[in-house]
Amino acid sequence: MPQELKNNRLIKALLREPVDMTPVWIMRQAGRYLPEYRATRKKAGDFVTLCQTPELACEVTLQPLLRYPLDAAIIFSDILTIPDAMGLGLKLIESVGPRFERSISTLSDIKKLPLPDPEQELKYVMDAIRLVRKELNGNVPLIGFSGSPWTLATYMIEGGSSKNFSKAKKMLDKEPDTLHLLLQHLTDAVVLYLNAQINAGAQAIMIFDTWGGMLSTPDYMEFSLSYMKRIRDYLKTKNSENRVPVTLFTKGANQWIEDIAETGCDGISIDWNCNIGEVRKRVGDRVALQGNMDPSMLREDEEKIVGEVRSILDSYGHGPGHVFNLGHGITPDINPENVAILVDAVHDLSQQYHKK
Ligand code: 1CP
Repeated sequence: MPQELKNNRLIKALLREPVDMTPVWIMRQAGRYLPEYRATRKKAGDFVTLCQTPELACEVTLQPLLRYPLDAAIIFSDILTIPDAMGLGLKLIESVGPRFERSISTLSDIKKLPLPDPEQELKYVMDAIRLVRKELNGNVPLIGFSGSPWTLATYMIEGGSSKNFSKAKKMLDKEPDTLHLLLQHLTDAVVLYLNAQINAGAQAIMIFDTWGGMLSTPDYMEFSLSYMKRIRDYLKTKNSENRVPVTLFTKGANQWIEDIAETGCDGISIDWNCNIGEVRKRVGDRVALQGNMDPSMLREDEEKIVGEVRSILDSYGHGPGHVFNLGHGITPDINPENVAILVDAVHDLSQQYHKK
């Protein structure tokens, strides 16, 4: 039975339809800056168990929505669920970050990688989505997500987080065909995974290409963007209720925004190293834009935060097609009260840009 969304601002804005005010959500809105998140994570014992227990993943997904009038929920999970489901063994090590027990270095490693069945190895994500949709009861849309093939490949080749991506870049330079095989395999896995998320109830999709900006322009086109386009082409972007808009985020991609728009995505998430009004002029009415406040602005006082919100709204200007967000994830040191200031400021100050 199709369910009408009570607050449909996010979907409308991504489809560039008129809204009464600019929708807002925060990248990593469920996370360590919230004391209630830290409490649930403690209850879970560790991060991977938190992700893999649908009741707890549902609980932390909803936590930021209980505090703030956000216009969307994003399923609590991680981009590294896919490599974990391929057997790499994900662990989150305190103050180090995510690590894999096994990494990928040869063609034979890649050939051995299974293609996870989203309703088997990743069923816990689908169950969490079904649970969150039930709990949300149509209040706001639920965003599903995945990492991009290139960003997932960097973690799989490096064995975890990296500063300079030396192993991944070495494979790109010395064995591009091997890397292409891994990227194609990841593309197949991401398409299955995101389509399963849509079937389970995700109402918008976001693809995080956090490390695409580490590539040169020709390498970005060949090793990252082309695979995101393939994913976009194979997503069934309609669920039982609505169009399911797809948003791409490559951090550090400001010189490539026109190329990203060419993929046919609905929205592009942009970081804070660009002026959103100028980016809007470059893409015209082809796509919606999401962003782009510097996450470190949330360390400032109320006056500065509100001033920055005003300046971003003003830069984007009148009319639909803007989803307010940070240019990257919120950090653990942020005072939760400052998020309330941000969300209220977006809703209050944006109404003047949406009058008929
Ligand atoms: O409790 C903890 O200490 C864990 C910290 C944490 C959290 C809260 C990790 C480990 N992942 C998450 C959740 C998460 N990851 C979400 C939740 C939904 C939300 O509320 O927004 C999302 C969307 C992600 C996506 C993700 N994970 C990305 C892409 C987006 C981005 O921020 O760039 C990446 C690169 C990851 C890998 C990852 N997982 C965790 C960390 C600390 C990292 C980054 C490590 C690195 O810098 O390489």
